[in-house]
Amino acid sequence: MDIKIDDEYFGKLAQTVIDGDDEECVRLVNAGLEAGVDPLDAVEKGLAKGINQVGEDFGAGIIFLPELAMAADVMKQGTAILDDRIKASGAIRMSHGKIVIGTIKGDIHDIGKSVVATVLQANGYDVVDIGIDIAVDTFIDAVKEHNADALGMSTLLTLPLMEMGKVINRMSDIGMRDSVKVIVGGCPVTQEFADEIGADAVGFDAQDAVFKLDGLLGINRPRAGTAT
Ligand code: B1M
Repeated sequence: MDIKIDDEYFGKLAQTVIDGDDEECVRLVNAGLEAGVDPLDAVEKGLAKGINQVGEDFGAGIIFLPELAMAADVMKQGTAILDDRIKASGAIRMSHGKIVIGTIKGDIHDIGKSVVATVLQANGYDVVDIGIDIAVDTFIDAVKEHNADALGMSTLLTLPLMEMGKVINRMSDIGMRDSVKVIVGGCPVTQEFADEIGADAVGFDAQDAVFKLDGLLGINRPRAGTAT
């Protein structure tokens, strides 16, 4: 069946996440890829819209944890297929720098962090994704071990937010802060919070993370809508 990539397509993709319908999600993702959908658009205009709706319904007490977990599982199945395409789109590799990225201690959300990691990789960064629920010392050790140029920390939860500040303080204490840039992100992270804890930048979505990291590491690249 031919698929047209339009708002209706993205709406249907979002709906599969809301309905917890993994088979339809995988079918629509594959059909969209065949029809030439931009994989990042499929994530951000489709799947992410669905999971955001689910998040709002969860917050409002309309649905409960099992439905939330089911929707997240559908989202993960869809993003796993799209991740491969996003990575392949950055196949011509030149390294702009190395970044260690993870979700902070106390938080097990990994979808957004993984999308950011994939998009950074597709845009020429060496990305070391160290996972979720990462303790202060584990971040520090990974930065040392991989000799990273930057550290990225993600969270979707308000409660453990200050873990980010603890990592930055530890970096200062051991004399690492000046040589490693720090970018933070996730829905509760504001510019004010990033300034307060002494991060170098906040990324508001995956493309913004690329833009901000480019700025921090002095990478110039043509951008959509800018003269080259
Ligand atoms: Co949870 N959850 N969840 N959850 N969950 C939220 C975050 C919540 C807002 C839902 C709500 O109540 N409305 C709420 C947090 C409230 C708060 O603290 N303010 C919440 C809660 C409360 C919880 C639990 C505590 C529920 C419970 O157990 N009672 C629990 C957490 C346990 C823990 O971590 N210790 C929990 C669990 C889960 C699931 C496991 C069921 C599942 C996660 C599955 C997984 O990740 N494997 C889940 C989900 C799916 C969500 C929502 C619905 C969606 C998150 C998501 O994947 N979004 C979420 C509500 C929401 O955000 N709308 C919610 C899609 C993703 C592409 O976007 O992650 O925002 P996002 O990432 C974006 C940007 O934020 C940014 O770029 C990404 C790509 O565009 N970004 C960065 C993210 N990190 C970045 C880093 C950067 C730069 C940009 O630089 C380093």
